[in-house]
Amino acid sequence: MVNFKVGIIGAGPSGLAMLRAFESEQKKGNPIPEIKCYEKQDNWGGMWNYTWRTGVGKYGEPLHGSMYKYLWSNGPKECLEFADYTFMEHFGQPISSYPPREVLFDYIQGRINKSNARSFIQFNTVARWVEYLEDQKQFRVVFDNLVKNETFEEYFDYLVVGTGHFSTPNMPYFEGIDQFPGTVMHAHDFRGADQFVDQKLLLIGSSYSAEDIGVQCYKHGSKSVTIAYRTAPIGVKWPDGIQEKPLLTHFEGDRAFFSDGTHEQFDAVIMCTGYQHKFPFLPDELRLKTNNCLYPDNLYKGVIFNDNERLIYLGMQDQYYTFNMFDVQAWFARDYMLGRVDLPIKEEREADIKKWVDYVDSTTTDVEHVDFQTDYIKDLITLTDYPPFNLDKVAEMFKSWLNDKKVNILNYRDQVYTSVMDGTEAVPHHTPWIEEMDDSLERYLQQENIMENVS
Ligand code: FAD
Ligand code: NA7
Repeated sequence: MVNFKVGIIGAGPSGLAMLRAFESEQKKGNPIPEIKCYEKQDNWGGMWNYTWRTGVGKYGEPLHGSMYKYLWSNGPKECLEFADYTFMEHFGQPISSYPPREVLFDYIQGRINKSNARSFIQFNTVARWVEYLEDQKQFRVVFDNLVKNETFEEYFDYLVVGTGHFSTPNMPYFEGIDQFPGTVMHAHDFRGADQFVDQKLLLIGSSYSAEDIGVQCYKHGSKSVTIAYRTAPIGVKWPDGIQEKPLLTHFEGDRAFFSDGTHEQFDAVIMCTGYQHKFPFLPDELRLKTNNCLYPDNLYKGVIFNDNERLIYLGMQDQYYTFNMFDVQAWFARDYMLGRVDLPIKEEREADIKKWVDYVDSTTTDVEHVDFQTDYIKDLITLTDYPPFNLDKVAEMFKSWLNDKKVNILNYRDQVYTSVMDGTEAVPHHTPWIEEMDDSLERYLQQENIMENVS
């Protein structure tokens, strides 16, 4: 064992990537530091660990999960595939390109179950406060064991923050909303379309949540869906029953008034207005302060906090790439902690960060954004021994996905793609997505008869 200690906060895909990165090193026979991971929920998987709860968890903690019933992957699985653990390896035969949540959760678990990662994780334990002790160059972290209702502290030489950033709602105010008689909620608390059957829905926001919740509610029988945009409409070809409108100015009773002069009655309002990066356990000087963007400022290589190089953030970017990007970040972070990466002085790191921030600022279209994140990963992966994969092909898939959605928002999930990791061609799901009302693992794998492979 090398003589330092690493603390990881969060056992979602990012925290698990960090554990897996160290495990792969250990498997090569190389020494690794002492590692401890703390997760406030009772299981791993982060967002993919679905909960029916809203508001607070069993122990009164603000609830992390924003996922809902009937959530199917919103991008091709071939774009998020782990390079060291393919879907083929997990399921033993080809599956479709857009699996539901439970299937992706099973896949995430499959890789980590093969390791002893669980023994590094303390569940039901929340990070409460972090302090950096300059003289001993260590973090003092205060945790609460939620089950025992006990507080304790630990000391770490490096601290990895993998707590995600799609949990704390951004909840704007609109005049008159306080008198709206129907349901008003944020997407964070949306747990499925069932409760909105036969209702007239107003969704505020025009990004992934509005698009997907809108389409889900349409599919499951809402009377109508209106999406109100602030900057730009989603702009796909909507079916009858879904429409986009410019932002509302105010409510009067159950009626919303839009800036184009029209008004309409609604039964429910869902704020699809995004999330805040929130780190209540970090003091001001260690806290990443950013909006949801592709290159948060002050993170060298998108990972190392520039004001304290022993503090590492994973997965803090807005995401086209997810699981394999977290992996590349974790592999880089591991090599950095193991002393294999020469860290430039702060000013040079700042210049590198500025280069990427300027680059992302020069992009405007979705396609440019995909290219940006692809270039970011290309840069990072060269600094690691993460298995290389054809990132240009993945970028192409993302661009086809963007186009598929424009062509038909109701059937883009029926399209199939080919893995760049092992060449496996996906097969269409046995039922068109718009007709498939059951998102369970059992139902999904029914026809493929591959239940015996799941974890
Ligand atoms: P998270 O998954 O959010 O995990 C963070 C973990 O940290 C959680 O387990 C949490 O409990 C824990 N934690 C937080 N605070 C503390 C604390 N103080 N102490 C201890 N533990 C703590 N991505 C895709 O690739 N495809 C999709 O289809 C997709 N759909 C999505 C749909 C929704 C509604 C949302 C919100 C996100 C979606 N994403 C999707 C993106 C998703 O966020 C990532 O796939 C991934 O889950 C991010 O992993 P993470 O580990 O960085 O964060
Ligand atoms: P995003 O992608 O951060 O988008 C937030 C949206 O909310 C975006 O369209 C914003 O409009 C809109 N917004 C924010 N504040 C307001 C106000 N005050 N009024 C109107 N509209 C507003 O969050 P999502 O929840 O869609 O997606 C997050 C993740 O969840 C994503 O990775 C998915 O995989 C699931 P803007 O364009 O800034 O004008």
